[in-house]
Amino acid sequence: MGIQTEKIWMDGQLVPWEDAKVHVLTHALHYGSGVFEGIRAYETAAGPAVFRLKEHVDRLFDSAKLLFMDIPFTRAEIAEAIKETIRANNLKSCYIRPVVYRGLGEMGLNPLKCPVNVFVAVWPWGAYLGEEGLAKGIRAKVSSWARNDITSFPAKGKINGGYVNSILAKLDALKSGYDEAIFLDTDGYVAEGSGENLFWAKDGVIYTTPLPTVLRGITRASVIELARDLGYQVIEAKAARDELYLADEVWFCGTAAEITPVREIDGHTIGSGVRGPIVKALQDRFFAVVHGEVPEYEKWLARV
Ligand code: PPE
Repeated sequence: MGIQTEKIWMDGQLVPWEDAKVHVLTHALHYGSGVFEGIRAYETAAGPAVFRLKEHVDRLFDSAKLLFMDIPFTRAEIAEAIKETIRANNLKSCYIRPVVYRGLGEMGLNPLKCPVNVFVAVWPWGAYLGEEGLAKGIRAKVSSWARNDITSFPAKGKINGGYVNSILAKLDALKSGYDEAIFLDTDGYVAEGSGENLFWAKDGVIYTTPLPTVLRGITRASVIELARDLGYQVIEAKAARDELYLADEVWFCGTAAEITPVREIDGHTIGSGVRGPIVKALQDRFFAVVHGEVPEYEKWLARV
C-alpha cells in the first residue's frame, strides 16, 4: 500500500488527504527548517497501540527547541492529534509522521518571521528494509559520506535539513548495489545507519555506538532495555569499522527499520551470513512487546 490515506491533521484540524497542501514559498521547503518524528502504531488484542508515544512527542519538542521553534500545541495535544489521526484513518497499524515546520512568511535564512506549522500524517508502512531483510539480513556499505559532524549539526535533533546527509549516504549505498549505508563520524568511528541506530555482538556481548554523534534512538533505548532484561550485557563503545567486519552479528534498529539484521558489510560476511541467535531473540521479544503480548512492557504502549 502507498501513502494515500483518508485524512491528515494540519494545524488542529483533520483535512482530506488531497487538501493537505503547503505553499511553494514555505520556508521549510527552501531551507529544511523543520523537525519531525517517525512513530509506529501496532495492532494489539485491545486495538491499535502507539509504541512509546510519550518519548517520541518529547523528542519532537526537543528537536523544535534546537531550532527555536515554539510548537503552538501542548505535548498532550500533539499526542491526542496522533491518536485522532489514526482513528480517522481506521488503521490497525501504521507509521506516524508528525512534522513541525516553518511555514509561509518571509524568505531568507532568518526563520523567526515565519509561522510554526504542524501536521500529522499516518500511513501503512511494512518492513522498511523488506520482509526478507528482517528474516535474512541486509547488505550494508560503510558510506564515503561521514555523519554530520557534531560541531556542524546537532545529532539529538530530528531536523529535516539534516536528512540530506542521510539521503547522500543512502544513494551512495544503493548506487553501489547495497541496501543500506553505515555512517562513520568525522573521526572515523562507527556512527549509525542513514535512518537507524547500529548494534553488534561479539562473544555474547552486545555493543552499540555512544550517543554524542548519533540520534538518541527510541528503538535503540528499547533494545538496550530488552537485551539487559534477557540477560545480555550491553556496552556503549566507540568502534572502528573493522570491529563490525569481525563481529558475530550486526543489526540496525529504528522505528521504520524495527530490528533488521545485517549479513554483509563491504563484501565481508558477518558471522555465518545468516540472522544470528541474539538478533533473533531480540526481534522475537520486540515484536511481542509492540503487539501487547508482554504485560511488563504495557508501559510502552498507548492505546488509540
Ligand atoms: N538514526 C537516524 C539517523 C534515524 O533517522 C533514526 C530514525 C534512528 C536512528 C532510529 O531512531 P528511533 O526511530 O527513535 O528508534 N529514522 C526514522 C526515519 C526513517 C525514514 O526513512 O523516514 C524512523 O525510523 O522512523
